[in-house]
Amino acid sequence: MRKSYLIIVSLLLVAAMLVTACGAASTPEADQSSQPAPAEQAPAEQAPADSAPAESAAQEQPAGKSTLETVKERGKLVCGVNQAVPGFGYLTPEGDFEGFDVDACKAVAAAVLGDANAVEYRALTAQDRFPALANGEIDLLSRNTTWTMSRDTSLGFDFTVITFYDGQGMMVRKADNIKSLQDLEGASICVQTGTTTELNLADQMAAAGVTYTPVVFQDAPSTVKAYEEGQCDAFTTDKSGLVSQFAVLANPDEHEIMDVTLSKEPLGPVVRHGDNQWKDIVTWTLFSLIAGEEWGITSQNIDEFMTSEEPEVKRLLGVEGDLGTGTGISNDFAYQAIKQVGNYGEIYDRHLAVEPFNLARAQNALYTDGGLMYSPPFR
Ligand SMILES: N[C@@H](CCC(=O)N[C@@H](CS)C(=O)NCC(=O)O)C(=O)O
Repeated sequence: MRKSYLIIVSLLLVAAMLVTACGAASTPEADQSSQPAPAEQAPAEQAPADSAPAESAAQEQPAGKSTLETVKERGKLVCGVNQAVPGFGYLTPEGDFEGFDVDACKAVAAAVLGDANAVEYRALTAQDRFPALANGEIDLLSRNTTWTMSRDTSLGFDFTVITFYDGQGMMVRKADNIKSLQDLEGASICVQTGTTTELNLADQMAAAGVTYTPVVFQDAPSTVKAYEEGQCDAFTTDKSGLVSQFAVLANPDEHEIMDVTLSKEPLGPVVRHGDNQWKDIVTWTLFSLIAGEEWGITSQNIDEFMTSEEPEVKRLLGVEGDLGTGTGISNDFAYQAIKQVGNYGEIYDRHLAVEPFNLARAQNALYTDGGLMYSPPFR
């Protein structure tokens, strides 16, 4: 069952690769330096599907085994993350992965294995991430990934919870006095391949009737470097990514993020389609972090809540009921996740509400504070 599913996914990925025209600049072998891919190329939203190494399917997840069984047997969660987006997914000079998306991996490891540190990280570019998930190289993808219909359906994935509501933005040099998309007429724009960013850019510029030249790169450092070196007039990605990349600019004061939003970018962790138990586990672990914030349960005060009289708190923390064991994990999964990693607000504050990002909660506030963060009931 599992094997046939993987074969079908692999075939679909190969088929998608054949029918898309995004090959040349998008192969993993392509130069990863700041040499741009040919600019006249068609934008490649289909890039996620390309270069899937179908022959290596399921190398690390034996056929017939569920993801939960695999993770438990291995004693580690293999999590695909970013290494180049400070605040979200970043590999520190000391060799540690940290960030908002990295903490989602830790929360799942705490919930499933009782240990937030039982994670093996795989740094993935935009382009590498989907083949890695499809192939079973990773159990979970937590890397600023936008939920789109084709990724959810034809690419064979399942999105769990939207952990960060975002939108695409544009960075420009202050000195250029670019205020609207129309001001970008004739501009060259640095963009990363294998992203929603590339296609949104094409859609929005076409709608605005603006002619531009995309200059396409394989990863964030190359894209930012090219922009800083003056190869492009603008740099576009998710606004969270733009805020994050400000942290690595040599002269941040010379740049600004335009007051335009080109798209909706609902970001969140992703799993393979077809393993509902694993999807449930990841989904409800993430919801438990949001519910933790709703109830005011933090990593610091959670033990006091173990004697709470609130029925939902009892069920959430596994004091009563069998919500955890009912999904194949321990009843204290939410307790472990919140205790070891923190509730949603703690995670957000730790990584994003700090210098140099100072990202306001905005849409990512709890629904009770005017935002969109909302956990379904723990019942
Ligand atoms: N959310 C968009 C864009 C995600 C994305 O890959 N953004 C870039 C630009 S910030 C990135 O994370 N690059 C890091 C890298 O691959 O080096 C998507 O899912 O396609």
